Amino acid sequence: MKNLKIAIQKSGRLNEKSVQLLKNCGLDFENYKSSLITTASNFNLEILFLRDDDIPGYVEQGIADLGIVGENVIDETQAQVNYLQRLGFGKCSLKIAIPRDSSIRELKDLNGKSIATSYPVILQSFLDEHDIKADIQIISGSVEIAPGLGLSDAICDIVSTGGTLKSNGLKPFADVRKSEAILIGRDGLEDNQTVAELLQRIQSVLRAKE
Ligand code: PRT
Ligand code: ZN
Repeated sequence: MKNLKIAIQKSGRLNEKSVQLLKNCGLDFENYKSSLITTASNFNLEILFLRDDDIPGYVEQGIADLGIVGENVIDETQAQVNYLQRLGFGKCSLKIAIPRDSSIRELKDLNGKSIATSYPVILQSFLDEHDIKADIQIISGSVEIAPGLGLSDAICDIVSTGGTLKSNGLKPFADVRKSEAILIGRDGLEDNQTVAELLQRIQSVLRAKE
């Protein structure tokens, strides 16, 4: 039988916990940082190490059967994938933040303002929902420095402790969405016994943590 493939983040905030979860499920595999694919020795599974942004697309196209990725990334890529299980790690919020001394007081004050973000799709749908017309500046990282440099009036970025906002003179202004790591699957896995077995093991690991 063909090995099942799961895509996890190669390096970054979700890598270690994704690897740990699979190991806690009893899977034995080498976690070489340099290899992009590894095979479990005691389970019908190959593990692909990818940039998190690519994971929803790989699963949507069926190149990987399963993936572990933040909900924020699934929403931003708009990939058509199935949510199989919330995983309880990688928790964060996507928020709009403004400079501490900003004159922006309520959502409608964002009209005509510019907002820097790496999440243009999610931000645009939030603005549409609230009938706000703002100018989205897409940048790929270090979003928090944009207002200080005069690039934007506000930002929309991931916040966990709030420390990065604070040290860049920003304060949270509006919650756009919450996010955590999710196990996703491609279409057509309903009768797959290996997926059912893995999901059962993941659920018992999560239950043991409660
Ligand atoms: O290289 P690759 O593309 O795979 O990784 P990446 O750099 O795009 O993502 P990475 O590793 O930073 O984050 C992976 C996922 O972790 C995100 O998609 C979120 O779902 C989740 N996550 C949880 C976070 C955070 N917490 C987080 N704090 N992602 C990013 N941050 C960043 C945020 O962008 C900001 O710059 O941390 C900073 C804020 O942190 P605090 O604690 O100062 O508020
Ligand atoms: Zn990324």
